[in-house]
Amino acid sequence: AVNERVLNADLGQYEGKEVRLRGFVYTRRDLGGVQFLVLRDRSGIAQVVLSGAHLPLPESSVEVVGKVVRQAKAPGGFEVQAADLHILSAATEPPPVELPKVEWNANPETLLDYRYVTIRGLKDRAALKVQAVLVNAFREALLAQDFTEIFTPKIVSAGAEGGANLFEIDYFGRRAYLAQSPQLYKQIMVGVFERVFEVAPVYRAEEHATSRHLNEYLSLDVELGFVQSEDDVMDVEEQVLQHIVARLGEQCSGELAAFGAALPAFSGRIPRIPLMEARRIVTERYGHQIGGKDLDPEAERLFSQFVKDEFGSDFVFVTKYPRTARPFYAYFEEDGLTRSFDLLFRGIEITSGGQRIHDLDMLRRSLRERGMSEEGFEGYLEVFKHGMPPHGGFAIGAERLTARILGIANVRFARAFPRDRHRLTP
Ligand code: AMO
Repeated sequence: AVNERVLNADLGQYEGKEVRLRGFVYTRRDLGGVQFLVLRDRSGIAQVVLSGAHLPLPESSVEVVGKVVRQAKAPGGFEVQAADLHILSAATEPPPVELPKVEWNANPETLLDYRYVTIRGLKDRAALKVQAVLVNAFREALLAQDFTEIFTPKIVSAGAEGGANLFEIDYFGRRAYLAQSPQLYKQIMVGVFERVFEVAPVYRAEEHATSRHLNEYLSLDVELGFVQSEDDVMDVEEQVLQHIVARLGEQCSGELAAFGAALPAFSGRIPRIPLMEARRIVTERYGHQIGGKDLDPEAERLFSQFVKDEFGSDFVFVTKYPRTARPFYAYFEEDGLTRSFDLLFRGIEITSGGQRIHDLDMLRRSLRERGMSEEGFEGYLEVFKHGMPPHGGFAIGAERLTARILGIANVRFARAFPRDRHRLTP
């Protein structure tokens, strides 16, 4: 009897037995009388040996039936000696690039141009798998703490994060925008469920091309009510991150190994250090002069290094940003600082968050003092007449987190089909 639907990764369990495998032709070699085929399925790759077969083009999908034998030179230490090759769907032309050859070192633009097939490569697939596991762990951690998943509109009437990088769209003759973040809606939903989260794409019309900016990215958003300060919010994020890292350790060891990536180090509680202190350290220790109110990318890198050296942590919360460096909804004190934070991870910002303003007068004052109009925010402002509790939340950029975990230099390779300034296809 043939063992049906065996995965490549499980071959060893079937030594000496007949199995049926299905997958894609990853590589092929014809040595005259004997043919070698490396078959790729969702679990990995396996070597198949045939004789007198006519091998189809790479990426054809096939089914083979054969016997599992030990073979030290084969990936995984076993191969299938197949009597039968059944072509399920023959590729009609060769792939535009040779997957096993290019995926580790080709020109990134070429890889993205042909992404519809290069994405099948083991490396790109590993990155997307890590992201899928990470997102699932994000959900698990929050569901376990009584959070409810929400689904907010991506077509909106006003920008939540400032007007600068909004994509404008024509909504039946009215002006609308693609959502920059679910910020205002996730706050409103606190009045419904108290604790909410969302996993959804958001849109930023960033004109600059950097290795950390996408025009469409996956935002992992959290918001919770009845907080005392931003510390409660950081506590939740810390627990979520620990769960994510634990799950990656359990479920993604092969993917992590493919990138030579080590799981993030925590070493106790993630340090929480005020922005002013971080700026002072970067200037005094490293002689780096920071422009602007925030940390620039070089300062983020240096400060992360400092925290790693001093505290052994790959993460650091930078806290107490000035009002001028935060959006209008950030809860502020009379000293001009907000109850907000960024989370840096291995040198780059992966999260912004904080406590929000829950008092309508304070919210109106915040808009006014920034010269912002209430237009487009009417529905949002209304909810603050209806007992909104003190609340706060955060958002993680999924591609940045994935990229930093795996050491991927450009966030575009942590997204299946990235959108950047020049790229709208595939
Ligand atoms: P912010 O605008 O800082 O905050 O975004 C949160 C996180 O999203 C990621 N991110 C991006 N990733 C890829 N490409 C981009 N263009 C991009 N822009 C941002 C980063 C960043 O830390 N509403 C707040 C969150 C909150 O307070 O809850 C917000 O959107 O990882």
